Amino acid sequence: MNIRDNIQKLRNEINEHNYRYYVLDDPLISDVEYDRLFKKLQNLEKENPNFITPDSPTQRVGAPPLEGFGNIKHRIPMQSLANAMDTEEILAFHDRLIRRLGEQRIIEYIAEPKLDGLAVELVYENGKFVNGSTRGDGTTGENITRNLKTIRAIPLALRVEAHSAPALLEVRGEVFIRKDDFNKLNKQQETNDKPVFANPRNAAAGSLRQLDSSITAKRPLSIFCYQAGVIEGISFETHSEFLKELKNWGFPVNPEIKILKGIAEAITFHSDLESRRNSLPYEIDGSVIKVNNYALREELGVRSRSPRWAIAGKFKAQQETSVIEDIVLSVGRTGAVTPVAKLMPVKVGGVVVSNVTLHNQDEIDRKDIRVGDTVLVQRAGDVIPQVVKVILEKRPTNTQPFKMSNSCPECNHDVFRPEGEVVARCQNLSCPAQVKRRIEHFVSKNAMDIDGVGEKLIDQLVEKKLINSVDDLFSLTVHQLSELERMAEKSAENTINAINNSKTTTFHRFVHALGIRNVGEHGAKVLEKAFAGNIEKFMKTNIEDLETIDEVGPIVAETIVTFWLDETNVNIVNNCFELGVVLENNQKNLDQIFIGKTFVFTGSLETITRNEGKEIVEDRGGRSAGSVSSKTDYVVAGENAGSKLKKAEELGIPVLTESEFMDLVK
Ligand code: I6G
Repeated sequence: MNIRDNIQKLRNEINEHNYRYYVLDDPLISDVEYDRLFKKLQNLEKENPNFITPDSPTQRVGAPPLEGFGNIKHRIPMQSLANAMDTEEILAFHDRLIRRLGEQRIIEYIAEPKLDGLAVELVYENGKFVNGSTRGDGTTGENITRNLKTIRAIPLALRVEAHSAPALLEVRGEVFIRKDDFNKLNKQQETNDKPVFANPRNAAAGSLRQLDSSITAKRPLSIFCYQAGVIEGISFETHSEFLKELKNWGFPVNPEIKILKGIAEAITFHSDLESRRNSLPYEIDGSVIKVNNYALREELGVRSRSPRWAIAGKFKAQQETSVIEDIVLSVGRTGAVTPVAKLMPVKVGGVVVSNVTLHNQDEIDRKDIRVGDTVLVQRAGDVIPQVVKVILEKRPTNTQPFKMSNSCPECNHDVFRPEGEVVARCQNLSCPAQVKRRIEHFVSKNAMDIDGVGEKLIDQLVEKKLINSVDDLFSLTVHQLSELERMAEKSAENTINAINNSKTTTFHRFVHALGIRNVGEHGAKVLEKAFAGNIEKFMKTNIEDLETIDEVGPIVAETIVTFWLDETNVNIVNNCFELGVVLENNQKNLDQIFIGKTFVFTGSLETITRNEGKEIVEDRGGRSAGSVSSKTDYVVAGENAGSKLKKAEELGIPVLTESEFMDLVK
């Protein structure tokens, strides 16, 4: 056998052992034997570097560090799942499906554990792994191909002959770290004087987002795959068939997955999983229950953020006890004064908790929370810690009810709580704490995304009165920064560069950054679309115009108008523009001919994909829905349109061919 064939034979052997180990969980050889084979391949490739190919198992060791990650747009958005907080809400999910389908029937579900990891998408062209990305904002994720390649459980090539592989295959899954791997990793970190990770999820996320993939290669990352994106060249009738093929192709699929007849079996699956939660080798925070049949999924359709045919059943949060050592007041960017309990640090569901918000005085009174109390703590949805209740039997003598002070802990100004409201607010708009929080929000990742301007720097800038409001950021100089503590000339220069680079931004980032109450990231995007990216028009808007926008209600409309009535806000924004902020128009400025119209695309289209159809409609002010109802204005039907076309005809909804639709657009 020649060297090239010998190398290929070794690769096949190693890939097959990977498959037995990661996918079948049934290894044939010991780790030592595996390492020996691997070393043999490495040596052969070293002696014959011209035979190295990117899909060789030796190419998983990482590559030179990157400056930053590029972006990858998902061909189909990576949605999230709606949550059911208890079994009643799982039943309600089923009832919604039955109502939508219009008849009582037993639905076949397929369920699995919901892993607490990071969702990724893997793309294969003609059977070869070509790229992989994070979920990101659902539309666009970060290109983490080099890091994903280091995960041995991810096949670099499908286990099929190249000619029978799908031309395009997108597979979605969750990258995670097993509990025992996590404990080993943290021990290693300790030994090497490196910071330990708070929980397996943080460790997995931190490892996947390394710019240096040789670090990722050393982290014990696992993956289970569970969903398809685009697949070309092969189709499936049910999710269980797809998962079976996924396993054959070489992807690890969770062995806990079960097909369930009817919602009662799904609920039993959920409850059983919850009782076994702590004995599973990885952390989970719930179960995922999905409709198994793809035609039925199609009929049910998707909402803007989540599919209608699936639900994440959440488990009850895990609880621990701790002692309240102090209650302090914290001031937010809108002046809200929030009491925060300082706890004796305690590990809840894998995360050390030492600060817990008590929300407001009413909440403290309702639960009668006092300094010195022993309390039950949980992480709500396993994320935000909260005090569930006081354990009164353990209350020491001489405790006093806690009363929030009437003056701001930061600036001593009056704190006022309007009648009927639960939130008390510091009345001083120049309160340094408010100013700091507003600036922290302005520079944050999803707002102006200014790297290098962190909490510590902002504290100094506000305390030294170098900035009072966000526009002042744009007139800072290298000289001013270099005079600050822990700020060398070079970092001062870098920070000013980062500030300058942030000036070219988009309408939605800038509007989100302003921190208008009730206008978050999504709201800013809605406004960007409604005002076609025109900020001057937005600054002069009125309640009536705002209320015509879908997703803008009377409260949001009023806060926006009130915001612009305040001259200080107008001046700050105008100053930003004078100091060089430019909002790039990423709107396509097309005639908004489809405002108020809802389209449904069905069947296979010839010149555009259904997603492109959706984009065409949305760019022109319309909506695209997944299912036909009385609210549908047009159905665009391609070849082999099925139940949706039938329903449109029953409801008397106009049906367009693809070319009629394209004529409308022209
Ligand atoms: O976020 C998710 C976790 C697990 C999912 C998901 C899942 O299935 C096991 N499935 C879908 C369809 C989506 N998100 C959108």
